Amino acid sequence: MTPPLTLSAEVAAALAAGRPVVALESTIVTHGLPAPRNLTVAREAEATIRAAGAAPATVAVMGGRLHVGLEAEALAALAAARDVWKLSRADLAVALATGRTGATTVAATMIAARLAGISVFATGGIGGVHRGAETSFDISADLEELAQTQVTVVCAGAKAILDLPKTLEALETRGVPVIGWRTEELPAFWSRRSGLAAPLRLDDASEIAAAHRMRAALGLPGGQLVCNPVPAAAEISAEEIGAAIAAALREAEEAGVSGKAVTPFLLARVLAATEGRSLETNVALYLNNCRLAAEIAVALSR
Ligand code: PSU
Ligand code: MN
Repeated sequence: MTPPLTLSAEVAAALAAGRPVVALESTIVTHGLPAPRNLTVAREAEATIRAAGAAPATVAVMGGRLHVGLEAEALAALAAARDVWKLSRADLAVALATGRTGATTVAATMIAARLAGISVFATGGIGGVHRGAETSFDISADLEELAQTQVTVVCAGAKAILDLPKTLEALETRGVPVIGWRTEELPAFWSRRSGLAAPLRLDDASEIAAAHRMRAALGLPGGQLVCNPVPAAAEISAEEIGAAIAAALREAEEAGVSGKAVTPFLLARVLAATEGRSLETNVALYLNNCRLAAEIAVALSR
């Protein structure tokens, strides 16, 4: 049995010709950003990648097929759809086998990228170790995926809704290189700084590409996590966002939110509390990550 993979015309042509391709997740479209902005941002992300010389491959499960690269109508349909499943490693096969529609998280997008032969993936923030994980055991499957699937993921760090020191420790345990892009410090999504040192630093996309190849040459499974700080003009300081995060965590606890609902719940509450300002930050860092991912994909294709 072969996986029910469908490539967009653009992605199929780029892969066949050895041209650079960047994968994009779709949970950011269905669960991470509010409609109708989600669709404009998804389109802007694709346009940003094209402008930087690579083909965008937005990943989603639709009608029981794993789409790598969505045609324009399919992207619009996904952005407008209600009650879309949020698919991680655990759900992907069931969703495909039963003909569902679902959006892919970082973990599921990495699996799809690897299947299609795509090495680079841009997202906003990865899932990680949640605060209180010592009792809730809430640790994102994204971390396990980074440990086992050979894709370089560009993000703006992990959100301060998570426990960042524990997230870094979990990545270290799993042997995932966490690379600060032109920074010594781990960026924290909305903020450029976290107060935590980035374990590695690289300043050149060709070095990130070389390290990606070297891991494969060494036979190491797993990807690389490139952490690209939000552009300074769009940043919200840790102090400013802190109050919104604290309130969101309290509300989640009171409402008894658990499992895969936790991350979307917290993101929506922080968005509401900052009156949309965090949305602009989110968009700015996401597009910034798309540009860098395309640069790395171009370097890898040389
Ligand atoms: N972090 C964000 N925005 C997001 C997500 C994470 O800043 O939209 C999404 C990504 O798809 C990520 C997923 O892979 O949430 C992690 O969910 P969980 O914590 O349930 O594994
Ligand atoms: Mn979780």
